[in-house]
Amino acid sequence: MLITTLRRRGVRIAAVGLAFMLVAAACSDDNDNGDGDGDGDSGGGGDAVRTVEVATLTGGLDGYDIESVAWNGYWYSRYNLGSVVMMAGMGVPLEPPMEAVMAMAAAIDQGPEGGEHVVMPMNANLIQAVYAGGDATFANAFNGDPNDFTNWLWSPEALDTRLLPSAQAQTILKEIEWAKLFNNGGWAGTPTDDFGAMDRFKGVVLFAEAKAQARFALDNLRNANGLFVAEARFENDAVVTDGSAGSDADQFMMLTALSDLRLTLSNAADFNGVYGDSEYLAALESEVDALFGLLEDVKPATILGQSQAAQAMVWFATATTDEALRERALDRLDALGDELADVSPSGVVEQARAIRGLLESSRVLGNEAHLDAAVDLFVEMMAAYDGATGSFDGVGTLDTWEIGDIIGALNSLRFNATDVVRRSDVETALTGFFEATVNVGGLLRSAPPKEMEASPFEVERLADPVYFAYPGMPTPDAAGGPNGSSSVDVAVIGFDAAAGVWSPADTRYDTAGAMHASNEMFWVWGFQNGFPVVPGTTVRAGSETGEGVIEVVATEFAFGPVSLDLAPGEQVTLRLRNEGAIVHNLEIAELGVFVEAAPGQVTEVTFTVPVDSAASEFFCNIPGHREAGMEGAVTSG
Ligand SMILES: [Cu+2]
Repeated sequence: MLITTLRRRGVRIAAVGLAFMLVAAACSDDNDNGDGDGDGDSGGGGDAVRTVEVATLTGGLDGYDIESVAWNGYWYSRYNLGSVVMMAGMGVPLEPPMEAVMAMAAAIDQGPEGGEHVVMPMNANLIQAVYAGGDATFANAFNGDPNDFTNWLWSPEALDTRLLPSAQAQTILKEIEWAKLFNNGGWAGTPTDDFGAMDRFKGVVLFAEAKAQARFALDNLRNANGLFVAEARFENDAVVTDGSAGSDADQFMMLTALSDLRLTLSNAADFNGVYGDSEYLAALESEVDALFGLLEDVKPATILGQSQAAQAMVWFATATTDEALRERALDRLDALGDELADVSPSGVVEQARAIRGLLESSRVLGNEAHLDAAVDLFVEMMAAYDGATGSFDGVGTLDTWEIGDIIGALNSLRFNATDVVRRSDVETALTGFFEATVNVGGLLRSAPPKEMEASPFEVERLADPVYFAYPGMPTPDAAGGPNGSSSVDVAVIGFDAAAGVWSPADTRYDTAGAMHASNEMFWVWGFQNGFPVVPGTTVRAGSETGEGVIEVVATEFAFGPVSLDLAPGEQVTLRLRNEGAIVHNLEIAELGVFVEAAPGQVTEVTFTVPVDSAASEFFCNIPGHREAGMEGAVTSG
């Protein structure tokens, strides 16, 4: 089953490699390989594609590739989230009135005439504030009914019941990102389709939780100055805190999460129309704008804070309707990019954080100096990377948050810098690091057996067989504790340099880290991404334009034009302009040509059409997109 999937997908990865080799060949001959001085010679960007030789993981699964990572990230993100916010009892309970729940279910069901229907779980544990962490082993022996969530409850006495803004923010963000997917008509269907009702319902529940958690944080987790507190507890129906403010990073994470919530509420007509709430939105808008005002002049002292601030500026600038505030946020973003371009990171984790922030500035503002600084840091990071073991020089342990940082930086390079650094090098690093730490190294504690997760999604059915559990990963019943263990990340893994292997070092659960890692993992997968497009800005084009440029615009779910004329022997630059809301790509399989663009992004590939070209068609290869209409014809002169 696995082999079939990977073989099928091997075609695409080979195409990616070929396409980018062609870009490199068509560009200048730069081979800067690690001196970290940056090129500085190309005003336009894309003149040089840097290469960084990255070794492949030893002992990894045959054929494990970037698409395997994307699917793993998708499922692992899903397991972590659902376990924590619906099943585990990991927070202050949220108990919506039963009539409200029934109304939510009715709104997304197809009705009595057929199709899939919502099956209400028993004993769900929804939460309005998430605890800091705990022990992910189950409190109860399995009673035979997976739909009874008492089976998935964690032992209450083993929970770390502190309320932390980082955990709250990352959980809200995670819930919204999944809620958006679960009511994306192209993915989980609409109320007129005969599939997807159960997952559309999960989306509605996740969104309700995100709203409740945001409200809880705004009302209960702030001090007299309006800043989020370092920590609090919920005791005897009241929030207890000493009122001291959390870190700068904490504040900016909350701004990110609240901005994503605001954005989603603002797009009431999207997502099957189920996430609109004008009353909630009206209150939230002024609070988010005010929070920006409080944070605008904060200059974070740590790279983590600067990176989170840069990301928050982008999310806020995308969400706010006040153009003056948006301008100020973009000014702050540019200044943060300057600061990050100047930092001296103390190791791979700080390098990764700086890269993630710098790429937001270069992506949104087109700042080439910030892009160069990010790629220089990537080159430095790779100099310490041992691809054979997926580890870095001198790194003894990594916690889930840090793993999320590294995955996030590599993934952002993949989406936002592959005109200046070779995509296949970035993807080799991301693939090896992910496989080594998350799968082989045991970051994910368990994965449900396939039988428990029959796929309702149209697109997953098309991708059949679905790849989502690494071979040998334990099932929950075999993952520790007398009753088994949840499918979530452990807090820390450690690297044994002598043996060359990673293994769990702290099997407790850390909410903020796991949710952060889950967010970054989810964004590896092309259908959803963490790179919002700020209104009024032009996302930096992938590379310089020139003669022989053919531009194709991608939207949901169509290309324009639908016919490409490629004359044999001609050199062509194929530019994909994504004007849609989700990632799209364009593949010409016969020519090994592939180009992909995030929403709002323009990327391009240059190649020479073979004289004996047999190309007849092009398409978007993201599962479901071609079937939905994203295909066209290739003609030859
Ligand atoms: Cu597409």
